[in-house]
Amino acid sequence: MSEHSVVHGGPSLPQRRTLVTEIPGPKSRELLERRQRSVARGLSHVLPIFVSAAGGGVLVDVDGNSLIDFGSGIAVTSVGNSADLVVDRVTEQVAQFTHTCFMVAPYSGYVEVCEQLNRLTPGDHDKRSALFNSGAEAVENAVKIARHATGRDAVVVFDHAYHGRTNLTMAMTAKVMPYKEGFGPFAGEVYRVPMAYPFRWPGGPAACAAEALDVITGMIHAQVGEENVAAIVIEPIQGEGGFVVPPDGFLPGLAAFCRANGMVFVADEIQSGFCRTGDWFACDHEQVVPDLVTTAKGIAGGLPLAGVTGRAEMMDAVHPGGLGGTYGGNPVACAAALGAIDTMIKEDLPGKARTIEARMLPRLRKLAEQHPVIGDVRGRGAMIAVELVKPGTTEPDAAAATKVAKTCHGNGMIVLTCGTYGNVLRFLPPLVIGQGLLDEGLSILEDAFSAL
Ligand code: PLZ
Repeated sequence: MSEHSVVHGGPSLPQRRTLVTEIPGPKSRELLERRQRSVARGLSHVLPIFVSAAGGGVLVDVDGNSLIDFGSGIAVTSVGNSADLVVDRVTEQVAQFTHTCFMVAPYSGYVEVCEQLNRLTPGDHDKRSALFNSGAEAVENAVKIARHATGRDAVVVFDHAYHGRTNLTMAMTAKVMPYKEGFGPFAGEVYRVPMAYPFRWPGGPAACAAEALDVITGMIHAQVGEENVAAIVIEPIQGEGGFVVPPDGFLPGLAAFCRANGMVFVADEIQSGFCRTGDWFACDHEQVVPDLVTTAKGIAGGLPLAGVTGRAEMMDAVHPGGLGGTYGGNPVACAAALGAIDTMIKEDLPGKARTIEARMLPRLRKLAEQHPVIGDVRGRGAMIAVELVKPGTTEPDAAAATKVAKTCHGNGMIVLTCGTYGNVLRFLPPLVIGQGLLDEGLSILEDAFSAL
């Protein structure tokens, strides 16, 4: 790539991995130095490269290296970066008007996104939606709505949960480092119960669903009181906490418990939603119908947008003016969402996610047979992970996860870690990634395990 060639992002970017410098190259290193002098230390980054363009399944850096993307900006660019329909809609909207504030003078894009959310989220009951800027803000608002609708205070969350970095959502997030350390005191009336985590359940995976439900409902009864619980909030597949997939039967059991006790069942589908797991929403897998659903990330192809969608009578329990925000449902972000959702429908992205799963899981299972450091292979659709442990035990091996990730980065592939113990490698390719790149990414990963 010549110094002067202009690289345009989007799906027309050459879909190949090319390393023309070491990682990071000289231009990235120069920017890293500037970053160190200008950006607060509290912001970290996974890769030491600076991006100049991205599209399909690759990300191009300022030195001209093209990397395979197995991260999608943490499950955001499911339709690919700068997807055609997103760019078209956003370009059109940005030239019409950029902001009026929906609470001042409304516009149709906001209404259309709400109509799509009401149609696409699980359940065919009457629904309403409200739009916000970030996942954390959506979770906060779901709690506000649940409290208003029930007249109760308590919120029940899970071990390994991640719900955001604002004060209430920090309280709801399980992991202290790096998310909560030194940032307290935290919001009250948040109660934590064990997660149905098959790989780590003491009684084993087969007993996990029933035993977890027993423990959880017992704890709520003894420590909180059913009549005090406004909402149970759960990620149907946990994200930051380690891609924990609860066993079949667990989510339906939890939803039934909520229904029987007048609690609002909130599914945080911020990471798992919008085709990521091979269904439109992870709850669809077992036909679980949440009362409220929070969405963000994949909804708008990379622009900041989030939503709360739920039963009309719960959503409408809040008085006029009780919900809002200056930028929530910004017209440009709404245009992006409409373009992204159109892409998901036209290109059958749930189907694409299932194809990715079918391609990845067998190779990862084979890899696990060769490398006993892989204790568990799990996930659905294009939300797949391997958990690394000291062979033959469940003792986490975070150092191995970090080492494999670093090797992949150096070889031109973006891969992220996660998990309470930092020992999970997670794979979140854009759903539009080509088969060649997907296979090449898996080969890079296999080589990284061989080099451990
Ligand atoms: N709920 C399930 O995954 C965001 C966090 C990255 P925001 N996950 C990525 C980081 O380290 O900050 C997330 C999520 C689930 C809520 C959120 C919060 O979404 O858009 O980051 O606020």
